[in-house]
Amino acid sequence: PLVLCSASFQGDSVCNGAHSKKALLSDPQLFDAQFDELLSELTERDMNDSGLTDALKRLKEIMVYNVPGGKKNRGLSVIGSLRELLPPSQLTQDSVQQALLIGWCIEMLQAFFLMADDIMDASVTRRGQPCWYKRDGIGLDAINDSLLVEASIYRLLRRHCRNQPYYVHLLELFNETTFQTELGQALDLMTAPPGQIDLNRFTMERYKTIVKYKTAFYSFYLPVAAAMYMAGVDSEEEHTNARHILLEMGEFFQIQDDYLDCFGDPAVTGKIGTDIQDNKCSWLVVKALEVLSPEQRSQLEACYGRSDDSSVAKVKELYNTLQMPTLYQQYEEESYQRLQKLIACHAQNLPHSVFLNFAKKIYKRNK
Ligand code: GPP
Ligand code: MG
Ligand code: MG
Ligand code: MG
Repeated sequence: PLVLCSASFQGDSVCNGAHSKKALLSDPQLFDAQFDELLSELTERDMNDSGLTDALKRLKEIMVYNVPGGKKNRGLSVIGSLRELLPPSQLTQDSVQQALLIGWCIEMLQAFFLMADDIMDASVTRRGQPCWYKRDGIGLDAINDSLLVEASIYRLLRRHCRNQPYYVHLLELFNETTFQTELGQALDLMTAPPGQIDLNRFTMERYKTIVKYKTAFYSFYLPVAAAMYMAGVDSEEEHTNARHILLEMGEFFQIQDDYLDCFGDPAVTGKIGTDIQDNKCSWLVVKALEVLSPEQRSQLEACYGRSDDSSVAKVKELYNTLQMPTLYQQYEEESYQRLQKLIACHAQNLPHSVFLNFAKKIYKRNK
């Protein structure tokens, strides 16, 4: 049996109420505990056609393999933001459960994207295990598997939130965010045509558009906007303010992702980078193009977007010669300062902690 902590309690530790022998659980613990519940709901309880047994067993395997293994920053920030937006007295047990569920729906949206993205990017590992499509006997069937995860989101939302005043906002938000992410993915892919190396394509302007759409909307605006709608904060002005700050954070987050693709430790990030091989418009290549000499540009031209190890090693060597790690650290510091200012100017009547908590989780990360 799960007992909620007092509404103001947050954090990773367990708090034990003196009045109760049952352990009071933190949000991350409540969140993890809810996963099994929604899994059996999706795959056991509400489908009674016995002919579907095999398909539902498959859905369960897909969910277990692909949904819960990440950092869960996105999912947890729904309840985290809701606690900042509502006074504890207004936060009922039901709304906590709904916020956790919406958090899982965001983790499922992410799993859907990643399963498909790994096929498109020809990636090998994800979250420290083989990418789903790489598993024996899965291959391109992973496309349908990713669609099953996406469709499951709307079954859960309908079941748990259908009667809530924010339900239509939430559906529109998930739909719009999915569309935005898919547009971003389209730009990401078409800016990286296999075998067609053209460094002129890689401009900072193009880069910023790609990352805003492919990452920032779903990773940052979506979880906070969902909590805002739950709390009844639905004015266009407040959403525009929040979006402004959160898209900036999202851009920084994807720049980090690009940096870690090349300079991160796969044992820590759980994934092996493929951006150089995939001819991606990564922050590293865009930034390198701003500082390199004509001779270095020809070197880059000769080895970017190629899959042999020696070409990849040459690109990394060039990045090191150009001191990309130092440039990245400078960028990280500047970005952090800019974000603090943005929060101070644009958060307006939204609690600054909504944004500061999120920022704390992502700056100086190494995974
Ligand atoms: C991150 O790009 C963006 C996504 C995972 C969105 C994918 C969107 C789809 C509509 C499929 P990335 O390829 O840099 O991420 P990673 O480094 O985690 O593979
Ligand atoms: Mg990828
Ligand atoms: Mg990708
Ligand atoms: Mg990446």
